[in-house]
Amino acid sequence: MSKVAYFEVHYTQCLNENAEVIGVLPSFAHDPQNLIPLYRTMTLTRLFDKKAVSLQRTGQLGTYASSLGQEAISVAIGHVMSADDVLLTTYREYGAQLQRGVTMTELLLYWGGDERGMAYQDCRHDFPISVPVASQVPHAVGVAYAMKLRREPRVAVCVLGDGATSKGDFYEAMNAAGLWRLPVVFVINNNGWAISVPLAAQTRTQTLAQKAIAAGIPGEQVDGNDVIALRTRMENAIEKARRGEGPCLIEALTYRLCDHTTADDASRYREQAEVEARWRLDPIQRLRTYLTQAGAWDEEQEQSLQTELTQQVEEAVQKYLDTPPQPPESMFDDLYESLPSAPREQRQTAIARGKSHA
Ligand SMILES: Cc1ncc(C[n+]2csc(CCOP(=O)(O)OP(=O)(O)O)c2C)c(N)n1
Repeated sequence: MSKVAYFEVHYTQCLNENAEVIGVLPSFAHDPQNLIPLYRTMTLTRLFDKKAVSLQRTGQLGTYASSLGQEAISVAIGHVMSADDVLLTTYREYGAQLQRGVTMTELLLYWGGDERGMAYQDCRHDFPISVPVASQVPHAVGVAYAMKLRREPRVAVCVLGDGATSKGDFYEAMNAAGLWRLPVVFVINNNGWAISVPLAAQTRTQTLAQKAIAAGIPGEQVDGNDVIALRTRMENAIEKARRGEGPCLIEALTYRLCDHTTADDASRYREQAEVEARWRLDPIQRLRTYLTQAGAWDEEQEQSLQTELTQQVEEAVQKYLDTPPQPPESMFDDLYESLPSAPREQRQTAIARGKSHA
């Protein structure tokens, strides 16, 4: 028997868990000042996230999906995408959305069940958060196909979870993207768990990155808690796609430090020791340690950043709380261009019930 094909999956890490440089830093990271914007967005994402969880706990927000511990992935994505690119993501990538101009108020409206939370005023071509698992993956392929047909130098970036890679939508989309060499970058936020299902009960494959290879797409792994590594590999993938060199799959290895959503209790299926051990890999603390050791950050800067960003979060929350609710029929009117007959009666019922509760 002879070998007819060989494949490799590369792994990138720039800062190890002790914030020490591994190998050569990419050029943008030579000046630590260039890393401060990444640190700011990661910190804002975490402050926003903490506030959103407390709003839910006090009955002021619906079910919410936290991004605690996974901020580096979305922040790196947000920092390298161009305004004209299109983000199609699941529900944990607030860092990318905030960086692209989705407001915190819009995100809160979304989780508060308000349709206006999906009509982003400042990046209208990005897709709303996708809660159905993996449905955004074929959508991203459709978007990238349109970009290619129109010969636009734009890229679709699709973010999905590890569990989403078990779905048929994922495999079908990867196959089409590879076949047509579409300008799309897939990012797997591999946080180890699909609610209570650990990755080992999800697949027998050694890496998720290698799932790209069968589609003729390069697949690679990155330390998902190392924002420098993520930024450099994302930039490489996006630039390649923009040059017409086809799609790429990046598997970012991270960990969910929180419950799956505020409707979950992860202590029922996960050992506390596992979670505690993972806190040592916290992406925000890692970058802060690096910046501090490089002389680019100190306690005073940290305090003033926390004060500034906390105020931004509080203002966004107030705006959300001050937004008058939509009429109940908005859930029909925002979904349909023209209402099919079946939900017409439901719409009327919703209006009548709304009046009786007014
Ligand atoms: C099509 C579909 N099936 C089931 C669900 C219920 N569900 C919500 S999140 C989730 C797990 C997703 O896990 P993963 O893709 O790893 O993303 P994570 O939440 O861990 O970021 C499931 C099964 C859903 N939202 N959509």
